[in-house]
Amino acid sequence: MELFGVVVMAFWAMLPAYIPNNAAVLAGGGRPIDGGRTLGDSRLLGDGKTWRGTLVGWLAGAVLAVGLNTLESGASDVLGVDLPTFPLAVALALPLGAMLGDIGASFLKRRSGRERGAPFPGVDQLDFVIGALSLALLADALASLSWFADTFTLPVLAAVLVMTPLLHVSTNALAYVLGLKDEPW
Ligand code: CTP
Ligand code: MG
Ligand code: K
Repeated sequence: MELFGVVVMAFWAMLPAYIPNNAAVLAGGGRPIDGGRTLGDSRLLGDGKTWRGTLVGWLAGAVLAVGLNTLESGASDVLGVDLPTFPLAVALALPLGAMLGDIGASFLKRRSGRERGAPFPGVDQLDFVIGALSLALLADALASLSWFADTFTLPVLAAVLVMTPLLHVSTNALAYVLGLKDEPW
């Protein structure tokens, strides 16, 4: 597959994992997942990880995946790339994994003395990718699909790892400029 196809595949397949964080930023607020609990001197997760943000983020990603399924054949024709559809298990796993990866990173941030909102370069940009890919791989294995290996070929995986940090940095900077996010990362 040529570079254009690889990049388009990577973007399409990861869209259900990209949207949750942004939806969570818009929906966030309300009860924190950790209920205010601490571990040692720091919060378990902090006020930046809420039930509402997590559930809305998960749902937004899953709904997007189902929506993309209806557009797949048209988009494949227009772009000249054989895009994948998202089996239900994958449509649920990608956004949930993205949210769990982000929550896991907050746990690590608090353990390493970083306050809510503090940057954690590298981790901030890839936590949700690792979470999404891991849970999608697990769902794929449990449901005996061959979706993961067919979609995330090595070149596509490489494109995801290069492209996601760039997209993450620019999207968050834009959200900050628009006043939607408290920090530009
Ligand atoms: N958010 C949420 N629930 C989540 C993830 C995010 O409610 N599971 C909302 C919160 O309002 C959060 C905002 O989205 O403040 C930005 O997300 P993020 O940058 O991940 O959180 P931070 O506030 O930076 O907190 P942390 O330092 O723990 O990452
Ligand atoms: Mg943050
Ligand atoms: K984060």
